Parts: sequence; C-alpha cells; structure tokens
Amino acid sequence: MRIEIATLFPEMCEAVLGESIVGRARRAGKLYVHCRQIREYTQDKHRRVDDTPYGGGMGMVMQCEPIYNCYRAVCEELGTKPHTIYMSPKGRVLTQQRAAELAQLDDILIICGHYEGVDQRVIDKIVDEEISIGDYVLTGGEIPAMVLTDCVARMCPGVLSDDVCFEEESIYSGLLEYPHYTRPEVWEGEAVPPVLLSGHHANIEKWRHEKSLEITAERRPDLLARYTDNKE
Ligand code: 4FV
Repeated sequence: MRIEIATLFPEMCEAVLGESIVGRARRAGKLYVHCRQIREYTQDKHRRVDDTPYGGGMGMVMQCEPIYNCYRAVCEELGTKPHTIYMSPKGRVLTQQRAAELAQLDDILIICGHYEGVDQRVIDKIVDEEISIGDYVLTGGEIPAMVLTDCVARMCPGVLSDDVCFEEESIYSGLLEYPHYTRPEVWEGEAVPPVLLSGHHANIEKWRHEKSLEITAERRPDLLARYTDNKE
C-alpha cells in the first residue's frame, strides 16, 4: 500500500510516522508513506497557500491551486488517481471497519487542511471521501491524518509482527478490548486474574470474550447493539 500525505507540516508527520511500528515497516519496505509539502506546489514567489475567506469572517482558507497541483503530481507519479481523503470534522467518523476497507486499497492520498479549512471547489473536484476522527475541532488535519495512517497501516501485511493479528482484536469484531496484564503477577497487592495463569486456552478465551462483552455493555451499549445485530 502507498499512502501519500499532502500537508503544510511534513516534518510534523514524519516525526510520528518515522518512529515505532510504522517507521520500522517503512524502513523494511513493508509500507510506503510519502509526506508532501503543499508549498512545493505553489507558483508564486511567496509560496502562498491560503487567503482570506470570501464573504468575510475570521481566519484564513487554504487555496485550491497548490492542493490541486500536489494532487496532479501524485496522479502522474502513480499513473492513476489515488483514493483521495480530506480530513475534516464534516466527514464520516473513522471506524475500524472503514480503516480495514481502506487498507485493502493500493494508493490513498490524505489531504490535511489547516486554518479554517480548504476552498470547497478543490474538495468537490478531487476528494473521494471526507473522514473525521471525532466531533471536535483541531488546529490542523495532520494529527487526524496520523491517526488514519496509523490505523490503516497496522492492518497492512507485514506491518505488525507475526504474532499479532488485528483480526483477532476485539474492536475488529465490534467489541471493546478485554483487560491486559503482564509481569509481575502481583503489583501493589493486585493479582492477575487466575484464569490468565491457568494455561487453559479455552477458558482464557471465554474469560476475555466475557470481559469484552461486559466492558462494551457498560461503556458503549451502542457498539454492543450493533455487535448483537450482526451476530443474528
Ligand atoms: C478534524 C477532525 C479537524 C478543522 C479545521 C483542521 C481541523 C482545520 N479533521 N477530524 N476532528 N480538522 O478538526 O478530522 O483545517
């Protein structure tokens, strides 16, 4: 999979995507991520990327042309149009299921807005999908783009170590994850649940599933209802 990220802050993105699991996968050639500086696609000597909003109001709006030029450069390099995503509070909120679907694609381009956002005309012209990471407003689309990239990347072949399988994770099934424990067996007087020390895998799996159901019922009854419907 190839993930292109159009941003005004590529260093910010690389600081995240060059580290840990995603960074190792990139260096191992298991994942291709390219952060592009939108300013490189301007034609004026001041490398202008934004301007004041028509109709007045506060803040600045990112202009069409630099984003469109960046998009066309990606299309030319790929030899095809990538699935183009704009990170925005107006988008559909990201889910594990949607991330799993995106992980099946060959190429995605993620556009990071900044300031008040992006001129609607370039969104209408090139964006296939708007995705939100939640119902709140951030200063820029870079952190949302990192969230999306991380969530999608970990489901790409070869990114997670062989002993980790995302399809077995509770959230992939639609439930919240069960509690995790590691050494020491007793910490501050709190012991690890005995079933996890039993070596009885069927009982451990049963306990974990019951915990997922219990935690999901308590904290996200909406997810449990969807999970139950899907099981029927
Ligand atoms: C956001 C979100 C988000 C809005 C204006 C960037 C900011 C600025 N993106 N999920 N929540 N974006 O707040 O995706 O351009």
